[in-house]
Amino acid sequence: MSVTLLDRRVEVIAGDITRLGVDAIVNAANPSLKGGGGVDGAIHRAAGPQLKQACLALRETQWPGGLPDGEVALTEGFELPARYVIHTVGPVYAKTQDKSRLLANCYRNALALAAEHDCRSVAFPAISTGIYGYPFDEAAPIVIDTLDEALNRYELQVTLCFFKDRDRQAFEAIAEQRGVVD
Ligand code: AR6
Repeated sequence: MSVTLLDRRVEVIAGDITRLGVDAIVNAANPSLKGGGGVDGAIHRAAGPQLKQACLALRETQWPGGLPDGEVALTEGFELPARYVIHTVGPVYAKTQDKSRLLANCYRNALALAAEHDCRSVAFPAISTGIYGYPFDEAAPIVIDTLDEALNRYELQVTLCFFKDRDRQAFEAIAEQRGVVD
């Protein structure tokens, strides 16, 4: 059973984002766009080697200095069930001044890019809350507020895909406290 938020525009699940048959999944990438660990590694493995080629091409043509925090870049999904991957770079918690704004930008800019490509459904992992060390309890309210504000602008259905069921439960508890669970 999954919970929905914000008038059913957002579904909260636990699972592997690489399995979702949505229009776009969001990748918590690193600035190099060369792949890495965590969800980035899982997405690259599931999408196959063409994803790396596409990321390197983006790097060469559009982001020679690397993808900055909060920015987004789109590739095809290749062997994934998702049509597109939207790569974004979350802030490294311990090293970033303006981290809440940059984390919000990841979500906001990913939704805008998905809408630009006529997506109807987009799934997010918990950006920055793994290797980049953003405390889950601090990130969750930023995600909720950003979606609440941004979803007024787009015809998009959002899935928040947590890897661990413990994270899904923690997120739901925060959403409940903020009164956004349907
Ligand atoms: N599906 C959904 N969520 C997942 C999956 C999966 N298959 N695998 C892990 N997660 P992280 P970050 C969750 O570390 O903190 C990489 O090396 C995980 O449990 O993947 O933004 C990149 O190349 C956690 O809740 O991303 C960057 O260098 C969440 O995904 C750096 O890590 C995010 O954890 C980015 O770090």
